[in-house]
Amino acid sequence: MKLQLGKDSQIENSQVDSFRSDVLDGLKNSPKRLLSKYFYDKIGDRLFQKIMKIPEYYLTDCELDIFKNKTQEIADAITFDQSPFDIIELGAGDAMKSSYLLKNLIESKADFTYMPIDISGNILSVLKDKLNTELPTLDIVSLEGEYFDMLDKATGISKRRKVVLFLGGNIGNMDIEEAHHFCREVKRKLNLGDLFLIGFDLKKNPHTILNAYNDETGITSAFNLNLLTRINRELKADFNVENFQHYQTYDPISGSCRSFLISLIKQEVHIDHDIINFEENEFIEMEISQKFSKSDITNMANNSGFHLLNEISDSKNWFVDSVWQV
Ligand code: AVJ
Repeated sequence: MKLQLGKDSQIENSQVDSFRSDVLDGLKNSPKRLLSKYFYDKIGDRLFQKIMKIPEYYLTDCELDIFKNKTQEIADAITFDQSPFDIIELGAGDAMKSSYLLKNLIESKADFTYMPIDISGNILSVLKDKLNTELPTLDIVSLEGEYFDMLDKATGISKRRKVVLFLGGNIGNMDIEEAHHFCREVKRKLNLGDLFLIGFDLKKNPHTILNAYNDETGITSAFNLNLLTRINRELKADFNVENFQHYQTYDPISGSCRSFLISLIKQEVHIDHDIINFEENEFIEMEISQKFSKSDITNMANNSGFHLLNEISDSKNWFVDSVWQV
């Protein structure tokens, strides 16, 4: 009898394949690097939830301040022309921030569908449970996968005006060039009049930024090291996390906040049949969390074919949700 693979397991297999090739390519590169989008397995999701509660990690509080206290301003920017629309949220997570906006829109009887996109199916089911209880009349179409694949799917389904949300400072996980490319790609998938609302973490006192990513409790360190554990489990590898140390930097000139894992000894790591050699003190580039000035943001909007319509900041002026239109 032939073994029938279900559609889901085919998707799962191809996800494991690209995880494997991204990890191997990254670790055979010089300098070695891993992609921070892979931080978010079940344990990684939980660690990021913990990070958001670290007092020094101000990003979530700032953007929550915006969504809680300037909800109407955001809603007005979105519903300016009264026509029905679809909200597509990239990296929706548990929709902690956007749920304030969704509630406001439902109360004002706006005609819209909410399409959350996330790479973590696990967090999407948390989101659906939460929104089904909090906002039972909300129309939800959730999409699990990579941003662009799912954005294609979403823009294929949606026949109405589109409002794309990209919150949390997630754009900071790309280097500047990648971010420009990303915004141009989003623009290509949108039509005249559609909106793109992006959250940017602003440049500020370098101590404030570094402290947000260098917590004393070691949660950010665990968040980085967890990717090695995930590689062990999913790709038959034998990383000993004790042999690696988290190192965080912030450069106020470029605005790049970066995390690394340093190999504390010369060592050999096996990933299935592959062998990766580490020198003592050799590092793996793990994550970039780019910070922006207001003019960086205007340039990015203009370079990718958008007009900057509106900028909504938190009370400390540390974070901005920028509203762009095609
Ligand atoms: C989820 C990308 C916004 O870069 O600030 C938090 C992830 N990394 N602490 C960020 C993260 C370390 C976070 N983003």
